[in-house]
Amino acid sequence: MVKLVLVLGDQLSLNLSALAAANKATDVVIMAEVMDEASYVRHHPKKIAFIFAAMRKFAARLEADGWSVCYTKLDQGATSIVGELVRQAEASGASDVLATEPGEWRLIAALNDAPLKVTILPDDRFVASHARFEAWAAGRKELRMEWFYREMRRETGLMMEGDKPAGGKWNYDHDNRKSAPKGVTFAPPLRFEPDDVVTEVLDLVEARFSNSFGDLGPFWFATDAEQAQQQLAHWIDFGLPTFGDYQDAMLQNEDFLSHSILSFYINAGLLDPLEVCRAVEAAWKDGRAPINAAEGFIRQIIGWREYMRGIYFLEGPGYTARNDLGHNRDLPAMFWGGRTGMNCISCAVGQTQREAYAHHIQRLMVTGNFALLAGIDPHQVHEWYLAVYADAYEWVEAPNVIGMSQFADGGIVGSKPYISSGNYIAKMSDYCKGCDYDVKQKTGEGACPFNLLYWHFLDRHRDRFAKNPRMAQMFRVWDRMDEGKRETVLSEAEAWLGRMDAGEAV
Ligand code: FAD
Ligand code: DLZ
Ligand code: SF4
Repeated sequence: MVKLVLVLGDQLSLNLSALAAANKATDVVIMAEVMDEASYVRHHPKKIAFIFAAMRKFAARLEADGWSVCYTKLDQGATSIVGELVRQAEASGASDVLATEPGEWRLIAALNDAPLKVTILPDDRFVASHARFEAWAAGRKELRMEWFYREMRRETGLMMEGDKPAGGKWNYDHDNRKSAPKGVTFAPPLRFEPDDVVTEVLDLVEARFSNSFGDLGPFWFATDAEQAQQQLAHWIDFGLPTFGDYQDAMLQNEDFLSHSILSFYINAGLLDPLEVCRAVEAAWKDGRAPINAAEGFIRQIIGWREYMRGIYFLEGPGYTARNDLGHNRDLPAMFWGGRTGMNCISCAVGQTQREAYAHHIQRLMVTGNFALLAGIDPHQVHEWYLAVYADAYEWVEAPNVIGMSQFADGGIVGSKPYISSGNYIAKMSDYCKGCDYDVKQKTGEGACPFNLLYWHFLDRHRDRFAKNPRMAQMFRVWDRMDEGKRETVLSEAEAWLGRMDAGEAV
């Protein structure tokens, strides 16, 4: 009996569980560009172009390997994945579907409700299965990434010497917090010239999605496994050696610094996360990268990435609706490129608009920090991140945004909110030099909004956080402040937020 084998746009891996379970001689692979997936949030045009181009090339690769593939292009008018499966089932007489578990609850529910016999297999392109993560989480009061990470190090053997971490320390995070000194140079990621497949997709995306936020061109992403491998090798040579040092740095004329720009490729399935980690470990063993760089990178993949996925599936479909701090302000126009005098926001959003990319600290400590301090509705924040980044799928985006960045899950991912005044941004970046505001100014005309909003946040969430041992010191500083000054800070913060809400270019 012929089976249909579903391969989604972020499942472009030859070792996919659905492919492994299928019969190449008789079964038919179904891949489809569908409007529902392309529009459930208003994805950045570069993200759509990347996924469609990579899907088309992967389909060709499967065919070259001997698979029968039914590929539907967007112009053929397909609306949904399930609709397409039903149509293909009717055409071929098949009634059974093999699928690898999608990375979003929304799509899992759709497959489970489909009028077909769908077998959903585990997505085993991760180190920890759902059962493994659940076993780790069971009975713990706090789900801290660091403890999970150590178990993943032991299980993978990455950077281990017997049962001990290489170099004697599990975590070199302390050595990963340098700002970028003057004169340091960075090698940008490899840029790939659009070939015929990519050019055809770019024309389609230009015609259908050009009203969405984000620049389609210049388009330079890798779109197949070979190109993604080239970017990995290039980054190991030129980026990894300084990755650890400048992981948290931000510069207004450097979009990428030492970051790997591999998340698009890993999340879509073009690169295997463990193979990437093994290549990094090998570079460290050969003396081509220092320990803080290699450990720092491997921690991001087998620590944070695996942990975030574990949280998403542990917490269930309601996670993206969490709003534990009761924030309800609308996302301001500056997130969509509207004019703002805040240079840090303008740089992070501008780069996002150009590249569908911002690195971790820009996402966490600039846009995320601002949204949290300003009390923006976390669901709107979540939808923004899901739309604008080319690496964003709900399983990884939601725990980063709802959990780590907005504390909307009430502290499952973080033990305290990631908030800071303008000082942190001034220390880690050169943004403040080109800003309309003055980071040193705490109140009055031109005071940095982060400085006002930081105290405003603490004041309005005193009941929630004053007893948190990691925040008590900040409340003491606030309480020791002259009462008149506190009132000024709060009323200036209110007035500034009022102007933002009224649509002024603050
Ligand atoms: P590098 O800095 O080179 O890091 C190496 C790799 O580690 C990344 O490629 C990625 O695979 C992994 N990684 C690092 N941090 C994380 C993390 N916190 N969670 C999961 N993986 C991580 N990452 C996504 O892949 N998709 C998202 O939608 C996403 N949304 C985010 C939203 C917010 C608010 C924050 C704070 C972080 C988010 N991240 C997300 C994590 C991180 O910002 C990106 O993985 C990283 O910026 C990708 O760029 P890179 O490949 O150059 O990463
Ligand atoms: C993100 C995305 C987009 C834009 N388009 C498609 C598509 O047309 N067809 C497809 O199979 N997948 C697409 N994807 C990826 C899916 O949205 C992704 O598989 C789910 O969100 C689960 O992670
Ligand atoms: Fe951002 Fe404040 Fe610095 Fe301006 S002064 S760039 S708003 S931190």
